[in-house]
Amino acid sequence: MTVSENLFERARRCIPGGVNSPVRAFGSVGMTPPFITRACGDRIWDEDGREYIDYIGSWGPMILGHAHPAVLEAVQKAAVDGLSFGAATAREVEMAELICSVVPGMQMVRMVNSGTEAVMSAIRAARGFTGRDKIVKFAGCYHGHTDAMLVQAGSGLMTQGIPGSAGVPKNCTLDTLTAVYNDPDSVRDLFAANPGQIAAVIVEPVGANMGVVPPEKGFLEQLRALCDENGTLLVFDEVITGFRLALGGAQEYYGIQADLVTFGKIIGGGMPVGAYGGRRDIMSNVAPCGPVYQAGTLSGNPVAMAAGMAQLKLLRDTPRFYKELNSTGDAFFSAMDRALSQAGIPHRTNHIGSLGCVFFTGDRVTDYASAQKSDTVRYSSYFRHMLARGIYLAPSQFEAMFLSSAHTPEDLDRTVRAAEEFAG
Ligand code: KE4
Repeated sequence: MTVSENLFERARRCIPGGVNSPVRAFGSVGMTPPFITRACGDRIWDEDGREYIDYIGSWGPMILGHAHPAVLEAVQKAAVDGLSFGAATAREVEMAELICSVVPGMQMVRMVNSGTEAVMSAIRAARGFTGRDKIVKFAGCYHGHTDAMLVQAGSGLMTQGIPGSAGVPKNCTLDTLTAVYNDPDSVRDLFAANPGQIAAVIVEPVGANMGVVPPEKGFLEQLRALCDENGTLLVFDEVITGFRLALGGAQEYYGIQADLVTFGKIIGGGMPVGAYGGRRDIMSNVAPCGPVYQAGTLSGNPVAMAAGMAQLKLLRDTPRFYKELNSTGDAFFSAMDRALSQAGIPHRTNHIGSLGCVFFTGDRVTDYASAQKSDTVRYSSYFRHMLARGIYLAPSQFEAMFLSSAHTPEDLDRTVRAAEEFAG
């Protein structure tokens, strides 16, 4: 028995599924997950001494690679002054000013502790500001596990949302309507069926939780227009795309201004941080200056702020950071596509910059339904093939690959060659 197998056996006795987040259990690829001991740069090591090139990067945060010296130093310096005060600190002001200075339209921002909390709070702020209850989301988009967002995909089309999880009372999803990603008409129909009732449309500006599904030309622009026509707020869930596609996230990358934006992952530098913010007139309704209540013991935690700020400052101050990372992504995902084409395996490679994935389907993947056509059995064997060669991919077809500035040309080439072997 390997050390990871032994740990997994122990873990399952006292943690649901042996993990603190379901995807880590490697359920859809049917194997024991390696228990990771440490990480540095683009590498991670497991308890049995195996080394991997890491394309998960903690599901997005590690855009500079693991254990970046500047981030570690900032954490160590902050920690010696105490871990948490439950009081206002200068670091929170600096973090808010930093985010507001680089994210388009960000007039006010509130720190929370996860992406889920950011989305839950943004939805409440949108409902409080508009006085409306209904929310539109998109099948295949994931916005964390707050009750209102856990609706059965496709359940809300023209009807009320049906809970997508046990334990979610049906009245928590009654007001959550589901549209089709990249299909503005499905949104238009929901507005027509619910006139004056929709508080917000929430969207991943690049879908990254059904695999990676970029917005088709004009999709985001039409969402903006539909929201404007109906007095509805547009919420960009940038937990993944924020500080990933550009310093100003998807708003900068696509030139679309949302009313509220949610963040997570990269802004914490690897520590538990989320945030939501946007228009001052909306955020000024949030307690204590307004009637929308939201709070958090560890929100704006000084050590987490130090980690997040160290990472964001490097992203802001490194010349050509995004130009280089995004062109590395373009070259890498094109090479992966060519590698898998060699043996004529039906596949589609979707990517935007450093965020991408391979679907095992011959058709274009533009929404949840087309993503679902992917051959998940073939994905599992691809995953196991790559893992055996020291390449650590997402253990599910419906996740993403995340490149970092720490991924070396040699490691990227080695990954492409491993994909060629699979193709061969
Ligand atoms: P967290 O609560 O996990 O910090 O963020 C929730 C969330 C919100 N919005 C988007 C667009 C997200 O992708 C996420 C979380 N992403 C997943 C990866 N697909 C986290 C991995 C996990 O659940 O363990």
